[in-house]
Amino acid sequence: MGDAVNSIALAKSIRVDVLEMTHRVNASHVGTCLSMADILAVLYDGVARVDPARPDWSDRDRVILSKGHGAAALYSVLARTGFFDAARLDSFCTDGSLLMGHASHHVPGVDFSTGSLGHGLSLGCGTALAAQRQNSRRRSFVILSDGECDEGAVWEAALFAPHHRLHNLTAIIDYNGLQSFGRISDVLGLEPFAAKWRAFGWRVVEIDGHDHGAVRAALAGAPDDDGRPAVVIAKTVKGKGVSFMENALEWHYRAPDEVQLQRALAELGSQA
Ligand SMILES: Cc1ncc(C[n+]2csc(CCOP(=O)(O)OP(=O)(O)O)c2C)c(N)n1
Repeated sequence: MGDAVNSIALAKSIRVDVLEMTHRVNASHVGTCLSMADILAVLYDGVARVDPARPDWSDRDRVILSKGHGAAALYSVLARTGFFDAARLDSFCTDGSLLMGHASHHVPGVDFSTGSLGHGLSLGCGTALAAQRQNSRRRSFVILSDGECDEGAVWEAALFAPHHRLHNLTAIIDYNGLQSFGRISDVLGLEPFAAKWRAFGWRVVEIDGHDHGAVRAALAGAPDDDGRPAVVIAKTVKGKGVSFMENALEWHYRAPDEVQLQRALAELGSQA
């Protein structure tokens, strides 16, 4: 199990870390990290059965960040829950660092390298199926983005999981309504989104992805008796927690400069 840390404090640490990490090296993807900070914080605050002292423990739950461009947030939560020294976050996106800009399985606690969107749910199907074949209770969690659901492979996996009764698989969709260059509703609409997943045979839970209690209830719930996999559609705000980044398209690629960093940290109550 991870250290019992408070998910609210953990989410704040993730937000502060990703702001500093992206600022330091002028890197992209701060918006997506802020969007899912609460989801990651709850997941690693006692929901996912993982052990920071044994990142390769074979019976650990698997966590797959399919939206691998949010690597900074994943590295942060892993560091803050003890998988590696938080001082290493300073090396994010620098030459020779393990902490590459997209999620890398060379980092302790990262199960798969991701970043080419659309593949994580299939990986999760594989890890969930393997667990069942090995009679293991371990679960698989996959975090996807909404824009990623434009990829056909997501829907292939969506067909596969109910067919194989992968009740130990939980997909979490960070539904912030934005992708890199536009709104989901303008680029390629997903609605009626929940109905589509239901029609594919999934148990669907719709929540506010910033409400820690709701996230915890959705993720910690017992696997379905009738064998259905679960999808948690988490309504979120891209850039959540920093007023000038919230729901603002440019913060997909933009990195905060010094003034913006200080403003953002002040809003989070964490002056450097
Ligand atoms: C297969 C693939 N195509 C394109 C990209 C480039 N890319 C990176 S993030 C992104 C979309 C971002 O929007 P979304 O997936 O909704 O995630 P968000 O950042 O809003 O959480 C794209 C197209 C990629 N990483 N992988």
